[in-house]
Amino acid sequence: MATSEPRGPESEEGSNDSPTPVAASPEQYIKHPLQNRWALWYFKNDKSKSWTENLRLISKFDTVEDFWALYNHIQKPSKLGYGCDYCLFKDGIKPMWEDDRNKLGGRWLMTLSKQQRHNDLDCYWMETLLCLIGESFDEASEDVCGAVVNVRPKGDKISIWTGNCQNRDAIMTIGQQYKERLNLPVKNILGYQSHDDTSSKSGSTTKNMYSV
Ligand code: MGP
Repeated sequence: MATSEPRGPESEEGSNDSPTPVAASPEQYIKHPLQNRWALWYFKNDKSKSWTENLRLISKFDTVEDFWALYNHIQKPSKLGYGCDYCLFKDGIKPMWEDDRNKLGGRWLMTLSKQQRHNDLDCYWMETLLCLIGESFDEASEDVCGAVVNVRPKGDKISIWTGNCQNRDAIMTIGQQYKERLNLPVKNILGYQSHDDTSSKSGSTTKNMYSV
């Protein structure tokens, strides 16, 4: 004899095994915001154009996810041609001495040997980017304007630009923490030079205002 048990609504729908929808947690769909919005610039050395014309904005980002999407999409510095640069600057600051927020400032400069292009350049640059977007220098991070990598036949350079070369404490904090972060040997001296001195230099070197 057939039973006459009533059938539940799920049986009516014909399925009992589809998962109950669970609301996604915000962690799963909200990107992780950075403290600042950043702009990545690219400089291509075209001798027929002025220095400023050769500088191009690639893209801006203000989340961790958008940073990695951009970072993974573009060439590493070691793959760039000679004379090219990348610059990562806080949104609103142009990567040039003349910008109001750079003109009283200067840079911590790291000069690499030719061999370091293959061994160190890309990882030093990535670590520099992470120091910037992660605001790694405590309150001194406020003084950071941006960072630049120059790919040059004579040896590549990476620098961190800060806004005021008279802010000794902030500059020293940045220099010391940067050197530790890159795990540079103590004997490897980093120098800080004002943009004023760099832009008006006559010889091949600029005097250091500070060193770590
Ligand atoms: P560079 O690209 O910073 O270093 O400056 P590079 O090529 O290693 O040369 P070196 O002089 O340090 O040995 C090269 C040239 O680009 C400078 O001499 C300027 O003519 C020009 N230049 C560089 N920067 C960062 C600026 C800038 O901020 N503003 C202007 N107007 N010109 C710049």
